[in-house]
Amino acid sequence: MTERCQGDTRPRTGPRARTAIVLAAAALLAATSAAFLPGTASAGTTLGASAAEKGRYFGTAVAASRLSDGNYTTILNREFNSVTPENEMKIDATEPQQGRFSYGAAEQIVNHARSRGMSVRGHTLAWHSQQPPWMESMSGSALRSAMLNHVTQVATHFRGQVVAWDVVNEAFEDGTSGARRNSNLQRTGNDWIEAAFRAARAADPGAKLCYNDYNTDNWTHAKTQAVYNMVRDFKSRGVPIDCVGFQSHFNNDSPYVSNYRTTLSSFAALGVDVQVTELDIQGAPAATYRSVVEDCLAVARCNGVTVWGIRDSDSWRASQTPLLFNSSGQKKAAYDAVLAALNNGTTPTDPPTTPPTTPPTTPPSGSCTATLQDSTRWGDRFNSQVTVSGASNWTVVVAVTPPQKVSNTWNGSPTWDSSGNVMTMRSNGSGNVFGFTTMANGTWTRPVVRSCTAS
Ligand code: G2I
Repeated sequence: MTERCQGDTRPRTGPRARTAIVLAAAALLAATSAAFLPGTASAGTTLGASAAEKGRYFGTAVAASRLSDGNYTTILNREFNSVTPENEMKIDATEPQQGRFSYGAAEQIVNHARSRGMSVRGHTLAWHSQQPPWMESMSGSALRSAMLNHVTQVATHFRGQVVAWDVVNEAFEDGTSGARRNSNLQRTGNDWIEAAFRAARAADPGAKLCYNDYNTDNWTHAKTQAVYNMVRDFKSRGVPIDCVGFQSHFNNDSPYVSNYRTTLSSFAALGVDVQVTELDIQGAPAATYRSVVEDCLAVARCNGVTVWGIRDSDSWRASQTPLLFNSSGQKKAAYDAVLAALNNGTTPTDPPTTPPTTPPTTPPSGSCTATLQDSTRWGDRFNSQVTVSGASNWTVVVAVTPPQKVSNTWNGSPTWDSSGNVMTMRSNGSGNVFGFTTMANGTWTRPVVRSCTAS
């Protein structure tokens, strides 16, 4: 079955020509469909592509100061489809003087990412650390107002560009107390965290709002349980929280533990997404990296993994060589383990896995042909793959149906129209098959290929 693409103003073809197109499209579909079953021949060759085929992202922390390093950006652009500004969205960077906001370095990262189809995690709106001096010296209701204004201003500024915000970072004590960390923000009143989440929701209703912390990986630890109880309480009272970030800075004093998967799934069972937000592991043991990725893939609501830097030399603790690339930018054994885990990983089966029932569309248009096929479907999103024939330099226009939103792409360079619903994908040297993830937002209509043009 073929469909005429919207916006196709060429003269209609006669019945014989239409039949030829139908047959050609059917042959193409038959020839290609077996190649695109998730986890088989379509297994990705980069972290981002492989994660995207599992409906996840694979991200990294990025420092704006390194974007001029060609070795760094080559790896970034090739491997990752999500970025987190390492320091550039923190309070001291974005509001260095009270009421005077500074977004230059953050925007540099956001623009670099979004122009290449990578999504952005925002880090972080409210934190006891890296406060500018004016905020460090504040207290009481003045500090509360200043914190809420900061959340509102920054989340508003980046509205629509950040898929998930670490609204509040590291608000709990280490050790066995399970208490809140004693900070100037905590001393404004125990409700400061929920107030921050409410302000963030009002400022950017489309962003996922996360609580983010470290040493919350071991399910039996008091800190993990304390955060769990807070999230459960927030969910029961309607405080707008969507996700929990697990920093997962593993080292010899705070190692990966086998109940990590239990931690992720237990939080997910509260009705929030979970994300591995700052992964690094002392010595980068391949088996541990593999376990972390397998644990995320085993939990349907684990959206993705972010490593805290690209090369060992980019790490905040470089001497522990905790990352996936060595200081020369070469792949380490841990890289291979992560890629293998992403490619072999199971696809979540809950909730529905039923593919959409309508047939794929094969609109002939322009000077090439783009065939869209359904791929994996999850409870909240689905993947599509588009195969282009007839051109190696191509431009394909795809439309999704509002309120759907494209959250991830791979093997192409996308731009969007002002509505955010029409994506123009251009070839980027990665071949003739590109893919994307669509957040359904309750609408499961198949995306439509509008045109394919050779350039
Ligand atoms: O400490 C590791 C991470 C723990 N979770 C929250 C993250 O935000 C945190 O990231 C690190 C950055 O990787 C470091 O790059 O946060 C540190 C500060 O808390 C960052 O270090 C700072 C240095 O302390 C500053 O002296 C420096 O000016 O980096 C700044 C920019 O290079």
